Amino acid sequence: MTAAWLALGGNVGDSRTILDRAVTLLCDGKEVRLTARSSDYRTPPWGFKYQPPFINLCIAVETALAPSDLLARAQDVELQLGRDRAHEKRWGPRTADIDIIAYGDLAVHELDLTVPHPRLFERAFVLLPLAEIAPDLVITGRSVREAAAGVDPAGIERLPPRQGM
Ligand code: A4P
Ligand code: MG
Repeated sequence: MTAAWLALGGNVGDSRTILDRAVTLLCDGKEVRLTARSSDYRTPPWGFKYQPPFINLCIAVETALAPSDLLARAQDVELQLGRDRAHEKRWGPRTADIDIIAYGDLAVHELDLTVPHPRLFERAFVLLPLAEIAPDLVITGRSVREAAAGVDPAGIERLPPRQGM
């Protein structure tokens, strides 16, 4: 089993419910075991600004899947949750987006997969939830805690757990 960290986000539909479902579908307790989950965060849209705020969160898992199989599984979950890649624009609205942030300390440079995630350090919506569950993690020589302390948290709101969750 290898430790991996994933970031989830969405801004179409009931995002908190959809992302909860994404975590459940992704983590079957066998090939992918959930070890930590951040709070949900409401975050201003990054990249393409004219869209609703996102809900973002990060999870830590232990997985028996190779990186490419973990990506395939994540994309399968995105599809099950109604993601329609054919009709979306880059950095635009989506029901559920699942990114692999880091996989052990492995570096992957394939056509369809780059790990660690190349835009990780630009994104407060990834770093703040990640720092909540993995402050001591070091990715490509950079501490998650320090990276999170260095990004602009403007407009990002950590949400309390929902009733009954
Ligand atoms: N891919 C390569 N490396 C990875 C990786 N480490 N994890 C490939 C996951 N996928 C990876 O994905 C495009 C392709 O990236 C995949 O087919 C996979 O083979 P995509 O999800 O359609 O990504 P994208 O939108 O083109 O670009 P990117 O940079 O991954 O953006 P996001 O994060 O998916 O952008 N604002 C806020 N506040 N919160 C958000 O969650 N999300 C987006 C969407 C824009 N703005 C946002 C948020
Ligand atoms: Mg993505």
